[in-house]
Amino acid sequence: MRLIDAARPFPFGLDLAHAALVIIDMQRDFVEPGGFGASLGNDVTRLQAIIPTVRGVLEAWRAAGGWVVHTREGHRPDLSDCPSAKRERGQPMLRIGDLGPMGRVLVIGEPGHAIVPALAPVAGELVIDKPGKGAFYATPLQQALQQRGITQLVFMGVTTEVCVQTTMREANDRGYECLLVEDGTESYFPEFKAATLAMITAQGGIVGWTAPSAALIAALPA
Ligand code: C5J
Repeated sequence: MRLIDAARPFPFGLDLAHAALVIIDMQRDFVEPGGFGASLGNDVTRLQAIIPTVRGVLEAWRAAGGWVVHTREGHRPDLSDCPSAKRERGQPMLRIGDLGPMGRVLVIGEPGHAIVPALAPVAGELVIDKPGKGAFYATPLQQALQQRGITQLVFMGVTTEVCVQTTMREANDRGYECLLVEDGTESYFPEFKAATLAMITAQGGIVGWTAPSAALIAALPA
């Protein structure tokens, strides 16, 4: 057990053997121009900026022998797992399933659905394809974590207040100890990121902990 003193709202005891690093939706569709995030009118450069930090934590976690889970939001090519309420909402430039510069938007197997090359999964890491915002909904994630005896989840990825926060809340309700890396997550809306970090740690860590990436890396075995 290694203590992360800088964690909020109080120190977090990291048990690497029973922890998984969960990287949420670092896909081209969210962080590159021409994808789903941009089609909703968002500035994707904010999200691109965290890639080096996420990579730094990922490399340190791998070097320490930690296990990694990557998630990807997306839908089957026939969109049978995409509720019409999700596809039809709003007035995006491109809807889920439409053909854009990176293939069909948010469709499994298309170029835009891929995780950015700098953070690509390696052998032995789990990749969870999810049709919703939360990574536990309609996926085998819970079963995979239980099979490995995982009790702690360390989160990074995008976007903070949507898929990251939803997954943290799902995990919290399932009994996992959750920590969000403060500079390893980002939102298209800085005020939503700040509010999410505050919400997670308020009321004695009602959803979990947050910590800076440097403090997490310092707590990993060399
Ligand atoms: C969104 C996500 N924002 N990965 N997805 O639609 O947060």
